[in-house]
Amino acid sequence: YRHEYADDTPAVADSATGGAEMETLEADDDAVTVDEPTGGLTAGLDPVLRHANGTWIAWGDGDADFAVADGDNCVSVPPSHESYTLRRIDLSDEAVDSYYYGFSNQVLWPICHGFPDLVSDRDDYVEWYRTVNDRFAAAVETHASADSVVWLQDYHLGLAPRTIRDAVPDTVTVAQFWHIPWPSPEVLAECPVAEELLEGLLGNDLLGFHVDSYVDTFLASINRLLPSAAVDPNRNIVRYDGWETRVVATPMGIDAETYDRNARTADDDRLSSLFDALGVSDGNAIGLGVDRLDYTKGIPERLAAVERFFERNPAWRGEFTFVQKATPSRTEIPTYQRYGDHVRREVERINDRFATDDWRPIAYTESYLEAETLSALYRRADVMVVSPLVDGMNLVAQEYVASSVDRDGTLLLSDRVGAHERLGSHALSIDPADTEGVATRIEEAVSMPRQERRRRMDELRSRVFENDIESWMSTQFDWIQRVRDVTDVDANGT
Ligand code: ADQ
Repeated sequence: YRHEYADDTPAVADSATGGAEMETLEADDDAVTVDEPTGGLTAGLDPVLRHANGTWIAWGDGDADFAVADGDNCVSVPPSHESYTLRRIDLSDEAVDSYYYGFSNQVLWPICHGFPDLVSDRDDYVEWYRTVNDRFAAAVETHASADSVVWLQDYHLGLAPRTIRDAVPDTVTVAQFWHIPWPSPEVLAECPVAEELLEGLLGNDLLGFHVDSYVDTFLASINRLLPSAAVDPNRNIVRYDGWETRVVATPMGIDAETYDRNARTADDDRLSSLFDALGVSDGNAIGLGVDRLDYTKGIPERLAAVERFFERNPAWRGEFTFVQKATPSRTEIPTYQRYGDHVRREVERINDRFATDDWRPIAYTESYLEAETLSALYRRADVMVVSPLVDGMNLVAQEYVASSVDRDGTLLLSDRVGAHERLGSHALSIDPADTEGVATRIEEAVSMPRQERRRRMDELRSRVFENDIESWMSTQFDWIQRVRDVTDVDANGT
């Protein structure tokens, strides 16, 4: 959707959420256009913020973000009937470099995903992380009133909850959702500020993870690294510094209806043009991978399994094409640059090995795909391979299921992703590092009887539709209400 709206006086904030990224704003003379990405957290938060007349606090780095802003970097959205405030935090290049690319993505990201060897730290990273967390906390303090709910998103804001807690009245509810895994205490101990991070997060009234195992490792980390905190293992409550934090597992869903609708309404030309551009023959069976280019996503391991599949099944050469859609990500970080180069070299090597005059085993693209094209591609894919080595949840697996309106495709799903808990028993479960095993699963998928494909997909679809983004949002707010009720009772001494 693209909206136009004029710069206007900011609405009064009575609740606040923090988010690291939001839609792109573009200045257009006096008016401003805003592109809203379909699906995902933004689509889920937008109606909540409209309803609450809240404030969305996020950093931005586009000129337009600040061209629209008044002195306080605030703008009212949405354009048609302004109902909430977007408050932008302006970060310098140095801040983005050290806070976002540095501490968030070269220290916390590898540690939380269990890759401590990939940590690349510098003294100023954590300093900037503290500074930016403080700036978010200060913005929250400005906008929050006594009965506000503050909802923080993700690992970029690990210290802000404590600062907010100390600055706002006890009646303000502070909640956070952590979108990535929580590591074992042993791996967390490699974080230079592990204890400070735990103290930061215990400023929340509510802390959400995708699945129970992350809740368990979080509580184990408290026991091990912050022994002065008291953990109630029966209710998953941590008491620290006079405050109680409830820790819950609430697996995130997607906007399933939108993927379903896009898959049904995308016109055929979209897919034909994409296949033409990629040199994919329309008659081929299609395998598919869709990921950010990130070392957690297991892309080389997946390509190795595809290679093994062709080795073992010469009859499928010329008949099956594996489409890999990879989105470059965090490209300023050398580890990511090397990873991207490695993936591209592997694609080239495997293609050189098996290609014929009119067929290549792997069609690789890094181009941007519009939402309808992505859904059409999901719908067309006979075999979807989701094989991260570790992933907090994984939305791509759910997007594939929601787009599979013909109920005809098969999902191969890594047993190391959060989504496996809900979808693993009806997908073909894989160990992403087991090349032979994944190749065998691809064989099973391409020869699976239609009836079984349907049976599995029907079950997967009902799980994805029942547990969509709306249901996740209402679970979040039910929990927020529960911890709020407890705080009210305590405050009244009853
Ligand atoms: P990510 O690591 O980014 O998210 P994922 O959950 O798969 O991983 O979400 C990626 C999103 O990007 C999907 O919605 C996908 O469709 C989209 N995407 C990929 N390529 C795209 C392209 N070219 N154009 C447009 N969109 C594209 C983190 C955690 C996950 C967790 C989510 C949500 O790492 O584990 O599931 O947050 O909590």
